Amino acid sequence: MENKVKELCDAASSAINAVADLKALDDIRVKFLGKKSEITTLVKVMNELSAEEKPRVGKIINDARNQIKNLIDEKKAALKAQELQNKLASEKIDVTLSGRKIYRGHLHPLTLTLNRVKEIFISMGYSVEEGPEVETDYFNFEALTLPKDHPARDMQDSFYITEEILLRTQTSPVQARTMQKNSNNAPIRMIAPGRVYRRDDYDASHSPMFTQVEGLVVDEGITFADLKGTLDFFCKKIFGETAQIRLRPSFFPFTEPSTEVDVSCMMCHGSDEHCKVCHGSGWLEILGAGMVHPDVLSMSGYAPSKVSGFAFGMGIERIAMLTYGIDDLRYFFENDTRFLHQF
Ligand code: 2NM
Repeated sequence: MENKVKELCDAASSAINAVADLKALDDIRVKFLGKKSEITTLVKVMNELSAEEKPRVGKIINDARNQIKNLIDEKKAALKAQELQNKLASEKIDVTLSGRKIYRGHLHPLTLTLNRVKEIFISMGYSVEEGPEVETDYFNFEALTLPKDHPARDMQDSFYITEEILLRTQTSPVQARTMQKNSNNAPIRMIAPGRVYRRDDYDASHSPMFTQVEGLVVDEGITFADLKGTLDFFCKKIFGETAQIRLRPSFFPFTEPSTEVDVSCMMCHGSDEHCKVCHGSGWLEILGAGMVHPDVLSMSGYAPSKVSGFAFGMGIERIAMLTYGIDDLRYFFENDTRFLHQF
């Protein structure tokens, strides 16, 4: 009997030593101390022993049971401690690591550029006028002396909604609306910024939607010299005081004479034949302008015998590309935060 108990104790002890998790340890407890365990069987056998033997054998069995139970409890505590250590190690965080940068929102590069353009004209006393992007054929074309059969309408293919309604192809309808709102040849000094729409390709330098700023000045005695001086001042403010302008003859249906305005290249000043911005020419085309055609004035209630005016138009995307050194227009419209974060 004693040998049998000792064997059981040894077997239990080595099983407990070898165990690696709490579930397996519980299986061992059931095997060595449970209702169907050998120790329980030995207790039943004890009933057959004599009255003198019972206490002695009973003590041996009890001691063995306590010994196994203690071993299990110790092992259980060790396994639980180990489990906690593993958990602490695997869930450890390094509080000294620097945090992830949170970017604050900011204005879009086109808005920043448009704001600068607006500020320059506001400083010269211009008002900022706005009008609808969904415009009538009348204000977009007819009021600017382009009747339905006029060949110049092909210059820009338009997005028509109905026969008479379209997405504006320029912001000049805002100038026509302003002239018609006024009376008695009231002087005008205005810019009209906003989105315009044309059936164009979408590539590095074209987009069916872009942002334009057009300007109009009407008063007694306005001359081409006023136009030149204004645009020279504007270019120096937006591109820097060393900027120069150059005028080339051109054609627009609502101005006569008309001119294309180039600004000197602020990247290479014409000195680099491989310049990415001006391609070695030294000049960048940035504006169209001209003296408002007398018919455009009279169409909207102004008397060309009393007043004259100049007008101009520019694309904000192009100005932003030149000032920030961006070589693809599409960046402005695709809202990739890796691009936008840089401004
Ligand atoms: C340009 C070029 C030349 C222009 C003309 C007018 C209006 F309505 F007064 F006649 N607004 N804008 C104009 C003239 C626009 O953009 C390249």
